[in-house]
Amino acid sequence: VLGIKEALSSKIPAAIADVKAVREAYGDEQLGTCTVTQAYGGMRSVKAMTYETSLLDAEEGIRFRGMTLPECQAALPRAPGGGEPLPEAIFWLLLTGDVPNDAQVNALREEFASRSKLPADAVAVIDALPTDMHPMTQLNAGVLALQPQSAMAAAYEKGVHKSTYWEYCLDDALTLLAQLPEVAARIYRRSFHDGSMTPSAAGELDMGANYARMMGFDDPKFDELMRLYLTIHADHEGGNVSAHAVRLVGSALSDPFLSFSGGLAGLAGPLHGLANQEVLRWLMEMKVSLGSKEMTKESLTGLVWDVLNAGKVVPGFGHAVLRKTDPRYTCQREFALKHMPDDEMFKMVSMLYEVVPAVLTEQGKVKNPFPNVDAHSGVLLRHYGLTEARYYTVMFGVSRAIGTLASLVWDRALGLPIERPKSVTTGWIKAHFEGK
Ligand code: NMX
Ligand code: MLT
Repeated sequence: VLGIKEALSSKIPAAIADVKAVREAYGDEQLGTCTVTQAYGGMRSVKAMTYETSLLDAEEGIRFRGMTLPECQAALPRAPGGGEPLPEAIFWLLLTGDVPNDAQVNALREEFASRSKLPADAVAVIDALPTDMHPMTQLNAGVLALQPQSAMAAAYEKGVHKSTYWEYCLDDALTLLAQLPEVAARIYRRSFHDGSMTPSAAGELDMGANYARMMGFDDPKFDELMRLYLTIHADHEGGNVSAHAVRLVGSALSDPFLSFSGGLAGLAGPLHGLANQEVLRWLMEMKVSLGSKEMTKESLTGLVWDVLNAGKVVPGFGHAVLRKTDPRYTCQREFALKHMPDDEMFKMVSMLYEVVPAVLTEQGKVKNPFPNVDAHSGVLLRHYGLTEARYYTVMFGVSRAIGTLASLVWDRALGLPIERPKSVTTGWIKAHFEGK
């Protein structure tokens, strides 16, 4: 069976030729223009990047290599008896553009297993961190502690030819993906339990089930949830904060460990990945303030207005690019309807789905009043006993590694240069447009 490196390697020459042809044919065409508003406004809608692994449509949501999430769920290899894609299959798809077969996914699982042992120094760094340090900070420290293994940094120091950078980048991506679940599980066990941990069964179990087991969960339904979770958070085209940070840092030829660390720092922000933690905190607060009162649309509407009137954002709602309900929310809702329709917190999430868009629309500021991926993930995890909301963004990070590292390998394969957009001052804008 063709391994993942060979499967990728066979695609690179044609992709390089494709990009060259596109640049020759259309290099001087306008992809879009940037207004002063866009320059001040987070560059929203400015088409100024290429990113091969996934593409977002504002109405329809994300596609991985052209496939919607339901199409991925239907077509990709699953665990025996399972209904969700295996995380290894998502990585294969994002990296190579092809749907893998079972043999390829098994071979990749073996490849990860062979790289999965954490270096003792990295374990020592993680074990030295204060257990009350935010889990995302611990994860980032853990990723940096893995960095001395970087094949890419070593190869650059040796002076290898630039056409081979992608091979070292892939090498590092595989190592990082192989070790990240154990780093993340270790953080969970240290921060919220006694630090003891079920040893990794990488190779025997898929990434989702193994991560679940190391965290201390042993329930086939939770394994399925993990596979769904690792699938839907993996990639969201190139401009989101975490993916763009990985691309940006990597463009300086910083190795994949350093690049992914940059992405994690962005994911830890409350407007991005930390929103999943904020959603659960908010749901719990609402539960407390409702007390023994019946939960109704009217009572929830009042609590949503309280958030807005306090000058805060409603976590889990809105999106910079999407303009409809996030299909990642819908996938999770379907999972909940199938496996936990009577869960009390799921009922609250469902009622918020009916209430929040109307309130946000009435307030009249947001461009998208609908829920995003983070509005739902916490209640699913909580249902199976993973109640520590401060940990949730770490799981998002483990998943986001799958997409951003696949993309980073392509950045090096296509020889993308260092990113360096031009900035101007407000004074420059005034001088430039005065009298025009
Ligand atoms: N609650 C209250 N106000 C909001 C919300 C919300 N959920 N979403 C947007 N707004 C406000 C926004 O702060 C801005 O206000 P102002 O003009 O005073 O600065 C105004 O509405 C217009 O913002 P938009 O253009 O609609 O949204 P933008 O692209 O700037 O931001 C988010 C996108 C996702 C940052 C924003 O919707 C938000 O803060 N949502 C809540 C946090 C969240 O769920 N983040 C997770 C996103 C998904 N992820 O995982 O990364
Ligand atoms: C993501 O998954 O990265 C978020 O939905 C944010 C985004 O796409 O901007």
